[in-house]
Amino acid sequence: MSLMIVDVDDQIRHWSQVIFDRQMERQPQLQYAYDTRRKRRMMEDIQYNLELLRTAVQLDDPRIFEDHAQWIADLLIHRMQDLGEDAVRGQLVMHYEIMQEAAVEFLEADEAGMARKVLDRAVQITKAGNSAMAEESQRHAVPQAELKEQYLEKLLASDHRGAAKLIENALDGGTPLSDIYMHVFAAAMADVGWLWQRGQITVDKEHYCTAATQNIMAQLYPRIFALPRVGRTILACTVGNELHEMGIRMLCDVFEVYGWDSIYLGASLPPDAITASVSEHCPDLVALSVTMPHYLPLGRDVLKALQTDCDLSRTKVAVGGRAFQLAPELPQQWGADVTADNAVDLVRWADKVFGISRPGRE
Ligand code: B12
Repeated sequence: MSLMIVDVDDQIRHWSQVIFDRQMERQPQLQYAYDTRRKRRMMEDIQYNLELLRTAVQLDDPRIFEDHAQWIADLLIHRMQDLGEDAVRGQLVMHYEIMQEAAVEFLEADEAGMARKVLDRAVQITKAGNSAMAEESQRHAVPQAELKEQYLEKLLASDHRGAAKLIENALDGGTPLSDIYMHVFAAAMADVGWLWQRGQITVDKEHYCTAATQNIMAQLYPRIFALPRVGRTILACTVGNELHEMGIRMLCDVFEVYGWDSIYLGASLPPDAITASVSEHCPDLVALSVTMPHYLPLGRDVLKALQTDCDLSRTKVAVGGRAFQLAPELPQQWGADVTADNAVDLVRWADKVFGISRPGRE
């Protein structure tokens, strides 16, 4: 397993090396059990754990690391089945204990105290053996579940054309475009993530499903652009090196379905490019998206930059994305105008705030 987190700074790099060396010292059997590739991945995982710990401490919010501890245990148990669940849990527990020692050595007293608290919870969670069953139980409880399953099946069979045809037929048969986005594309992508996490599909399949869905979304634009317009504009992007831009792109497309014009900036924008674009376009609504929890502090900073550098007298700002599921009150604390769990909920909010009426539509 590799998490390939790209934002590793010198402090995290140094700290990771110390933790890695200590764990190898205390569990010398890992020297033999792990080949070079697994050792490299272990180092990357340590770096990712530290990023997440830093985020939880910075935001003073232990839930961020709790969720991560559960997720990484689940991921590693499925990726390292040759070692067995107990051994993987044992290695993680030792890892968190070593992180606790390092926290005392490397952090200021108040931060170290918080880090220890967070890591105590991680140890408990890892020992308790909770798994991410909640997400699994949601898998089949959605509208359009059958269509979503058929779509996923086509994608997993690498049948891009078949998947596209399925969507065309559903639309021709009257399935609303917003249902296709929310209950087919988004739900299928969540399942793809779940299958990857559980080691049931490889990363190439995950990438194929992503690319195919992006292509199929692009084929829908002629239908979407033909819909009536409401004269409002949304500008949207992700923050930092967050590569998960498909969710915010879906959000823009859903706004287009409801008649908004969208200025979709994608991923990897420096904060001043976002503020410059908002100043240039003066959109009615800005939407910032964060998926990976360690970009939450940057999300907060970008929001602050918008609030200080841009004239927002005619612009509302929304922040959202998967990372906020862990801490749903953050957007309000940061002074965002709104957050929402999904694109359609945000459209409903925007309809009210901007006084848009849609006779004959939900
Ligand atoms: C596709 C995908 C990728 C693609 C992204 C491609 C792209 N162009 O977007 C790639 C391959 C790049 C990728 C990389 C990684 N990924 Co990934 N990825 C996914 C996957 C399978 C689907 C994402 C998606 O599009 N979902 C569908 C959309 C519609 O959902 P959404 O983003 O949540 O958006 C909806 C809402 O959140 C909301 N929303 C979104 N933004 C906003 C903004 C506002 C203002 C509002 C109001 C609402 C809102 O509206 C959207 C529509 O309703 C998810 C699984 C999942 N459950 O989502 C994993 C997932 C997010 N990835 C994960 C991981 C771990 C990674 C990597 C670290 C893995 C790796 N080894 O490379 C890297 C990190 C890259 C990085 N630095 O950012 C994990 C995250 C786990 C965690 N603890 O947070 C997940 C959950 C997979 C899993 N189950 O383990 N990934």
